[in-house]
Amino acid sequence: MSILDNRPALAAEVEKVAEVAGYLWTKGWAERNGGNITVNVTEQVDDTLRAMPAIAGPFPIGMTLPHIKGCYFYCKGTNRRMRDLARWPMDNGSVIRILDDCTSYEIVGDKPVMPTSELPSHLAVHDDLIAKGSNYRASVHTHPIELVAMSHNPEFLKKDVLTNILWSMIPETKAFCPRGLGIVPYMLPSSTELAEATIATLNDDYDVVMWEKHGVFAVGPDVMEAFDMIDTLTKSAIIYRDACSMGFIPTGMTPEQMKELSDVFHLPK
Ligand code: 2HA
Ligand code: ZN
Repeated sequence: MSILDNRPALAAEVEKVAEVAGYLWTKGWAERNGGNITVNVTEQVDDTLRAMPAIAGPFPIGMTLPHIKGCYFYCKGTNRRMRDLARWPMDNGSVIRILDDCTSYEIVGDKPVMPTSELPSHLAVHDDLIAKGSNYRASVHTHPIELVAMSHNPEFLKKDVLTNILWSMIPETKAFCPRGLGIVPYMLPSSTELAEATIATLNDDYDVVMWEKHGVFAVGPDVMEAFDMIDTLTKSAIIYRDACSMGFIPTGMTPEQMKELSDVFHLPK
């Protein structure tokens, strides 16, 4: 028995997570237990699941998050591998319910798999998304090789330098990642400081942020769209790298070409 049985909408969200987890592994972005995915599945939860008792918990979140009171999340399990989650999402992740005290959660199913070590930062981001009325329901953290490599160049970490390079490699990147890539300076993984800096940078109007020398954190309407933005940015990073490996720095599209693109596609920046 699975809580996904006879709940096709919930099952579809979890299947999308499994599909994306497979892509992360195949692309080489998810070594060992690297990366995390959380999805707010509250809209896919029915009254019978709401009435079901927890199978584990309550556990403290470590912070008070009033806007996600009573919400449900599918979360990758701590120390679990993306490549395993791709095949067995309910053995390597679980659905949790945020309790009315807004400071703790319990596990609803299928198994008592403890959520990701980055749970407080992921939930804090979801809390902020709900607070500002966003329709975004998914967050993805992963370690894309070429983007992380670029974050080792201090010149690229100045505001929007990397964004403009990546946008100018191919028109699709600005069209499909129109807010660009925010930069969060190196901070200890799983730390509260990293969570706070991530939220501040997302609120500075980015959908994807780079954690210097670590990885990226993306939010989107669903897990597939969050993945697509990281994939699009990485495509540009690969074009940049390939041009450099051919012996030249790529010129990039001109400012006039970028402006024309923004005007025609009504892009926000
Ligand atoms: O959970 O990638 O940053 C694994 C990570 C933490
Ligand atoms: Zn990481």
